[in-house]
Amino acid sequence: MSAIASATPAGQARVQRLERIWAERPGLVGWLTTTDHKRIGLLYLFASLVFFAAGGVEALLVRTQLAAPNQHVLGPAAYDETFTMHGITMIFLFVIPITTGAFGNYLLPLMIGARDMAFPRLNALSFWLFAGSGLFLYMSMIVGQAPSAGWFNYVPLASRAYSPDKGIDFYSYGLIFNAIASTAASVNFIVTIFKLRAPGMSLNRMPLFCYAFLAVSFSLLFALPFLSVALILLELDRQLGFHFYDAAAGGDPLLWQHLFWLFGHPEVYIIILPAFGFATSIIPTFVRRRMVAFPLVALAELLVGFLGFGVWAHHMFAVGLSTSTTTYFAAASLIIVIPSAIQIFAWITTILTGLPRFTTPLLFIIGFILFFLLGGLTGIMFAAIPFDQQLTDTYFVVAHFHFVIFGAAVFPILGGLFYWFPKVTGRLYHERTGQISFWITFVGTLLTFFPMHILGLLGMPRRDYTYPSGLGWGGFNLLETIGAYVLTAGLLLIVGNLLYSLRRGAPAGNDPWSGATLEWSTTSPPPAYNFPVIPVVSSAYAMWDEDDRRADAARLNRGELVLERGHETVASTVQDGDWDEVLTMPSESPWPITLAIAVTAMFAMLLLEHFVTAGVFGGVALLALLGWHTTEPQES
Ligand code: HEM
Ligand SMILES: [Cu+2]
Repeated sequence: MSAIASATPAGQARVQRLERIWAERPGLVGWLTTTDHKRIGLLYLFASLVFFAAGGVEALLVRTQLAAPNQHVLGPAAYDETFTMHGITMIFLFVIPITTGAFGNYLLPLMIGARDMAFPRLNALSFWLFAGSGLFLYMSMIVGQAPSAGWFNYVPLASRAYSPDKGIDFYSYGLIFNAIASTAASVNFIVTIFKLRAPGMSLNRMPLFCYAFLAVSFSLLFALPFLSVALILLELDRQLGFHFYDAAAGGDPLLWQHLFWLFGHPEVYIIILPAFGFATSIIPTFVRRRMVAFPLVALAELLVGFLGFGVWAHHMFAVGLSTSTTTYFAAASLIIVIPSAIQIFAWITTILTGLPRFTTPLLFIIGFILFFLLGGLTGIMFAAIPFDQQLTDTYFVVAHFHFVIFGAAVFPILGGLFYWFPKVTGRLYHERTGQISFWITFVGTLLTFFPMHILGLLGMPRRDYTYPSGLGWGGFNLLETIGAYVLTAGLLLIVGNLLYSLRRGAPAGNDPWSGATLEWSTTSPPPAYNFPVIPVVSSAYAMWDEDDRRADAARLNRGELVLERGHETVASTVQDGDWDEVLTMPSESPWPITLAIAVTAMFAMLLLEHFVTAGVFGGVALLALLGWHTTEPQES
């Protein structure tokens, strides 16, 4: 039972005071100026789903073009733009913002018993900058100059000589811009996880979901600078005639590849790590037991993020690096098998030794484990240097990374949408339809991506806009395209189910699944202040410690740790999670969105080569920062 439901009149009065203190402005202005992590999470959710739809339409266009030999749905130039925008969209505008921005923002403070993120206004700024970078990147399509050098944008193709229009500049500025948003978000997560955990939540009692997000945040923080530097050097080459990547003038195109993959490989773990966090949240709930090997799984999550920084050149086995170099990178890549296998064995053992209820979220997690295994096994094959040299740039690669990226990263996202839907909306989705949609997306995924392995072995190159008949590729390609439409049907059924349930679903109550973590202790949807009383925790499965939750309710009535005197939350010590101090949290503010608009205008002007106007908007951004600073409540 929730603390509010069992509150005495004194407790009720405290709850009402919290309601008044934490109320935000209603309507549109409220959404534009919000600093509530839940509303920011929802903004991220809607925005990233819109981009998922755009990236999905691009994927369908690509697949329709390839359905048969010699098709003309897309010409060669449009094809290049479409797969490039598909890759950029899915990675930078869908998976990262939906995992960290939407799920992370909404759930992390709830799971650790906090009332908001550590820096609520920075959080709002992250969202508006992300939205600005997405619009900016899509402007390229509207003006007909989309980037077309693929998502990893190799030079010399991306140099001014071979890509003279503005497509590559949209890419460079858009991603520098996007990186600012993600950097701010990751700093926010790290501080929130280290400092805002509920009293009693020492590091070893922190839910595994939080370990996954800690690993993601550190990876983002250290990986993004490589990308930003690579992009700044590229723009210096393109705009001002520098020669960083220009072999003819003593530069080196391989510098781009090193910098890009120093970012790009950690990036693939950034994409997959949240999936590990979702799996370790969903499995214990639906098999009714704690995770097997908790400390090992926590370490494995951190280790995956760390090892991801030492393997980048496995993307460069075919460029002529020395044998000792490639051998090192092959060996280092194989080491990743260890933390991955620890997790796979832990998930499977937990499921096998528990009492599984095969509801929709658990089905998606089981699909995830299967696809992760398949994508992982082909990954191991690629670590064998001669195998990679033979198959790089074929459809075998496209098969490999879609099993990881779609099967293993997106399936848990879909499972997570179902799992936390009752918490966010207060209603239950339709279970039977959910299970049917799982099977359709599962079959669709296999049908779309499995035959790509065979096509790769048959020699079909990736990124070619068409292929001649008579090579025996037509049948598999047709099968894949049918698969892509089946997959789309499954995704649409999920959307339909959730939209319908939003209005018609049965009331969910606080905790429909008997979940293990603290988000289930509060009402659905949670109130603006999250918890009427800051919980005190004694294990990583806080909701299963019923005495603790009863003690919370009693403390509400006594007025302990209610913090009803202001916009406040508790800060705790980094390691042991002991009570440290009470923090005053900022509330809604117009500055983040103002600053984001100024920064967006600045990047637009940089693109148009109006450098002076760009400088002016940069000045406006500084003024907005100044305004932000002077209206910030000061420490007393
Ligand atoms: C919705 C189902 C999806 C379908 C049907 C699909 C289909 C495709 C196809 C056919 C290509 C290869 C284009 C070519 O080489 O000619 C491709 C490339 C790619 N896809 Fe997907 N995809 C899907 C989802 C995703 C997701 C969810 C992600 C990432 C999170 C993703 C990331 C990429 C990337 C990075 C590329 C490489 C682009 C490049 O070569 O620069 N895709 N996709
Ligand atoms: Cu890699």
